[in-house]
Amino acid sequence: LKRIADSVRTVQEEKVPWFPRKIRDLDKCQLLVTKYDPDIDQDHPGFSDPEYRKRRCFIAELAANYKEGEQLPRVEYTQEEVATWRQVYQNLRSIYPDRACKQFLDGLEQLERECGYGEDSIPQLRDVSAFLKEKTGFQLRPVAGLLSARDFLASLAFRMFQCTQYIRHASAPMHSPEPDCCHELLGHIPMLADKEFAQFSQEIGLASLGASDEDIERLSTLYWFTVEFGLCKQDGTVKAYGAGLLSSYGELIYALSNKPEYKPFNPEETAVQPHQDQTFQPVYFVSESFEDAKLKMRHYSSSIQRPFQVRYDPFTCSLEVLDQP
Ligand code: HBI
Ligand code: FE
Repeated sequence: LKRIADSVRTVQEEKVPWFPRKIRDLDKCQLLVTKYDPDIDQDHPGFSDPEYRKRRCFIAELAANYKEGEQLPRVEYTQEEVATWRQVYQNLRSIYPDRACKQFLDGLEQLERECGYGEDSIPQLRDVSAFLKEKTGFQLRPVAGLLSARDFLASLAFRMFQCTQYIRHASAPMHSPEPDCCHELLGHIPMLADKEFAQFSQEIGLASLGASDEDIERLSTLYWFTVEFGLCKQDGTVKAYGAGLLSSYGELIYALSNKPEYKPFNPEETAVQPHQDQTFQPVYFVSESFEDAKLKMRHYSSSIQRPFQVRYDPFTCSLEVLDQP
């Protein structure tokens, strides 16, 4: 009987996809998705610009060679790159006060005061990571492009944000088909300086560890409609907290106009909402508050079936994995 029980257990264990248990394991969470790569995608604005593609290769190498615990690489940005940043910064900065949520504005103001944020230079990941570590314990590591959802979400479980370091092509400063440093530094980083949002992000990450492909797909969709394109009510009006909105001039204005459809954030429904990344979203989900979004997400995550439980140990930055009795 024992042998049968053991073999049943082994079969079950084999079904659980590998996941990182300590922060150094994130060196193995680097599976890139080449969907919007400028070397492959003919519609990428940099596809026919060999200089741009060479630059991208150089910055991709920095990320590929990076190992956990090393100093984050610095990039000396060219005048053209800084000019692109300036244009994005000026445009977005002027519309944030009416459209971004309180937590975002608060984070951005702190970054401007304490971390050199401004239109004149592209902030360095090393400085931003040190800033975030003090605020919420989040840290950054460089990544070469769009990561698989599983690897991207897994890093959040360790309060690690995988961050691109290149900038979009100069010919299309208002839009990028893939994440770039404008999206990360302007969209994501101010929110990650908020304690409650940092907790929310880590909890999505923890829920993803060892989850089935179907559950990863649903968590990834939830991430999309919250962390990337989320709206929330604040003082009776709707504000943006999603990084995809806060790094896109056109979509931020559109999302808060009367054109798109709004639905109340409800994880069971949100998790299966179809979405696409080529145009503006036809539908956005609105949370009552961050507190509400966090509680609903927690309830949803606890319904995901896994044959084990995970607990994050902040002293060792590693996971305790407990077998379900
Ligand atoms: N990869 N580098 C990077 N940045 C992201 O923001 C990102 C990603 N991979 C997947 C992803 N975001 C989400 O859309 C979800 O699939 C998790
Ligand atoms: Fe993003």
